[in-house]
Amino acid sequence: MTLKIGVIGTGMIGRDHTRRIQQVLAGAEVVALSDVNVASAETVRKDLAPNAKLYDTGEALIAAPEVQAVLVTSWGATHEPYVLAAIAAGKPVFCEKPLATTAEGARRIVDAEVRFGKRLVQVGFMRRYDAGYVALKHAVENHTGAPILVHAAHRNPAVPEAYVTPMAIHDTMIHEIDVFRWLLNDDYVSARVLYPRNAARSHTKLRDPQVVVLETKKGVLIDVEIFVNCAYGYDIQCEVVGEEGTARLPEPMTVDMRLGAKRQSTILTDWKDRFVASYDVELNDFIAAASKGGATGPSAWDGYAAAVTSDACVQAQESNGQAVAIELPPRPALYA
Ligand code: NAI
Ligand code: ISE
Repeated sequence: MTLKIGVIGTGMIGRDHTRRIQQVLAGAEVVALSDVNVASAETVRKDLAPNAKLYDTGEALIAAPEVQAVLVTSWGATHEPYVLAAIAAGKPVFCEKPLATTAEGARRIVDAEVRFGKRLVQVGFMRRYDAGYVALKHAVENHTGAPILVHAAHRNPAVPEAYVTPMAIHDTMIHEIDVFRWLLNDDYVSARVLYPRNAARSHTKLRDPQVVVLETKKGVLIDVEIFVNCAYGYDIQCEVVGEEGTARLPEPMTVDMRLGAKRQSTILTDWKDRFVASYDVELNDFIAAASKGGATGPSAWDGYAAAVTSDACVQAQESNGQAVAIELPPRPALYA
């Protein structure tokens, strides 16, 4: 069976996911597209999905009888209504991060899915599908003993002028927030944010870099450096310190060169290249589960937990280094 997918939002990642479905992965095809920027949807149809039908609104696409599953890749603030509409229609939905821009919005999605009685939502936290993180989780669970500390960094070479301080959490660190809950099989209890002096390449509306310290229920302390004007490359670092030893996220594969009395290797500069394979695997997982009418992988509950934690981190950004508590209500049985 070929799963018939509708894509809402045909910008950068919507276009890339359409390419994946049409040209890389088996078992699905894009049959419908919608974007408020009609020209963008038309271009994606012309370039990648010539048989797809264009819809004026995301709601019309979700309701279309030929659409069996939905990809929500529009701007973050539009995700919640589309995901709710997909649940109401009983259609599996892959939603890019963030699931919703507020914890309340994410909770409404959790409640709707619980009422529906079956998982339909997968959130685009693709790091859980990255071979390096999967290997790190295996090492942490089998070799290094119970985790005590995590040291991590998320560095981008540069960001646009419109990128401001809270985005370091909502847009950037949200990936660490999700992946460490999964890696440690744990939840957060508090967040603190510390700032050094501002980097010269930053601007007045962006504190950069910043260090977020998360504490977990099991007592693990996680420090995450977010530095989005680091200039030298796109660099994701993670080291877990356990009772018996340490484990480090593997570097992306690169050729080690010896040239002119120097050892050299390339550092990636674009985040799209760093996780290219994991985007393929996450969508493959979505296609497999959605073909059976359900969903797997990062859940609406994970999206909600990430939203609650993000809100606490943003509050901590304004709290002069003081800890902000993170509390999650009991997890519904659907997500056990
Ligand atoms: P983009 O700005 O390139 O594309 C978004 C598209 O959504 C635009 O074409 C826009 O016209 C369209 N749009 C906006 N409102 C809409 C609405 N109400 N209905 C239909 N279409 C609408 O943005 P980009 O970079 O593709 O990001 C989209 C989402 O994907 C964001 O939530 C972002 O955080 C997430 N993302 C996730 C990444 C990951 O690593 N998992 C990487 C990059 C983005
Ligand atoms: C971007 O929005 C993403 O989602 C990427 O995955 C992330 O690593 C990058 O730093 C963000 O800006």
